[in-house]
Amino acid sequence: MSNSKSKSNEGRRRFIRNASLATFSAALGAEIVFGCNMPKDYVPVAFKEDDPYQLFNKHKDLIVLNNKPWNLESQPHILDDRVTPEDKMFIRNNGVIPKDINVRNWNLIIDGEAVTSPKTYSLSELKKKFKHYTYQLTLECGGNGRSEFYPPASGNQWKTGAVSCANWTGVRLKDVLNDVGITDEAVYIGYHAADVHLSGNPDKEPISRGVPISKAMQEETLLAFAMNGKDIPLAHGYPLRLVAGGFPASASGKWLERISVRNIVHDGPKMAAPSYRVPCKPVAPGEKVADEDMCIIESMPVKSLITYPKTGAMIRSGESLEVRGHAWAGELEVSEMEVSIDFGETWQQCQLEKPVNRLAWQHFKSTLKFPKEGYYEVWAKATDSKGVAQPMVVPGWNPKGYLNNACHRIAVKVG
Ligand SMILES: Nc1nc2c(c(=O)[nH]1)N[C@H]1C(S)=C(S)[C@@H](COP(=O)(O)O)O[C@H]1N2
Ligand SMILES: [Mo]
Repeated sequence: MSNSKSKSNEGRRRFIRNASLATFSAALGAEIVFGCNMPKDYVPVAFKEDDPYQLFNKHKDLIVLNNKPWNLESQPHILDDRVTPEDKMFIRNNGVIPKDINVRNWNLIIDGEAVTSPKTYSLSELKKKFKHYTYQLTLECGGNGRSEFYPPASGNQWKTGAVSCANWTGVRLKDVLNDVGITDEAVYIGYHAADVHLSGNPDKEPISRGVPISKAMQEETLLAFAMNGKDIPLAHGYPLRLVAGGFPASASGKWLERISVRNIVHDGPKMAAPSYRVPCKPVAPGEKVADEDMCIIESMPVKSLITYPKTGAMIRSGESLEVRGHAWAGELEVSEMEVSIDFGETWQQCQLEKPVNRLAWQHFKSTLKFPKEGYYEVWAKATDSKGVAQPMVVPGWNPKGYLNNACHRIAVKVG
C-alpha cells in the first residue's frame, strides 16, 4: 500500500535535512561541480520534495493550494466521470497524513458519555461482524468556492474543485452503535483520527468533528474501509473513514481511530466558532460576527457543476453543443436543473437523472443552440426538492467563506 511509499519519503526528508555537500554528491553518484557556490541550506533540485502528483497518484490538472498541510483541488473538466476516480479527487488535510499505519493493529474504539460501556473493534472484527454496504456519496468541502467571496476570507482559496462523489464501502455506523449500546442521552458523535497536528505536538488533534446522532444513525452513514472497490487511498483516510455524505466533508473523518458518543454537541478542535459555522442570520459583507451568533453547518446547499465542455470551448457556427455535469443538494435531492446562455435572462430545462442512492450526485445534460457567432457563457442552476435554487451570483457573505453555491459558469466561443 502507499504507506511504505510515505515511510520512505520521511527517510528521504530526514536525509535531506541532515545532508552535507559530500552526502548529496555521494547520493547523486556525481560531484556537484560548483557545489561550493550553493547557498546555505539550499536543496539541489534533484532532491526536491516528492511531487504530490506522484505521491498521491493525482491527475496533472489538480491544483496544489498548499503543501503544509497538503491541499489539492480538482477542476470541473476532470470531474466528468459519473463516479469520481481517486486520481481526480481533491485532497483536504488539516494536519499531517499519518505514517506507519499498521492495519493489523488498527482498532476502532467507541466510547463517550452516551455509550453503555466502551467497546473496541479490530478492523477485521468490524468487517466480519457487520453487513457491508456500498453507497456513492458526495463529499464537498464547506469552503469550496471560498475564493469568490469579497472581502476575502482566509483559508484555502478553493475555486470549484473541492467536491467528489466516489463509491464508499463499509459498515453502517448505526449497526456498530447499536451493537455497543447507546443511551438516550446521545446527541452527537465526534471522531478522533490518527493524523498529526501541524505543530507536531502529539497531544493536539488537527481536527475532531462529528455529526448529530440523527445523522450518525442514517443508513448511508458509513465506517468505510474501501473506496471505488479498493482499499481507501492513504490521503483519503486509509484504512478506515467515517463517511457522512451531504454534510460538509469535514464531518467525514479520515484515518478513523475513535468515535465518541456525546451527551453534548461535540466540542473537538474545529467544532467551535468560527470553524465550519456560518452566521445564524445573514450579515453584511465584512461584518464582525460574535461566536454565539455562528451556527454549525449541517446539510450542504444545492449546487451543480458543468463538467463538459471545459470552459473556453470553441464550437463552429451552426453547431449545437451538448453540455453535461452533476448536481447535488446536501441532504436533499435535486428536482430541477436548468442552463442559460443569456446571463440568466431565460433558462432551458436539462435532462436530470435520479441519484443512484440518497446523497449521491445526479447527472444532467442539455443540448444548446446558439443564435449567432460570438462569446457566450453557459450558466447552470439546480433547484432542490424544497424549491430552493442556486443563486446566480455569490450568496451570503460569511466570515470564513463557506457555502458558496453560486451558479457555475463556463465560457463558450462560437465562430
Ligand atoms: N482526520 C481528518 N479527517 C478529515 C480532515 C482532516 O484534516 N483530518 N479533513 C476534513 C475536511 S475539511 C475535508 S473537506 C475532507 C476532505 O476529504 P478528502 O481529502 O478525502 O477529499 O476530509 C475531512 N476529514
Ligand atoms: Mo473541508
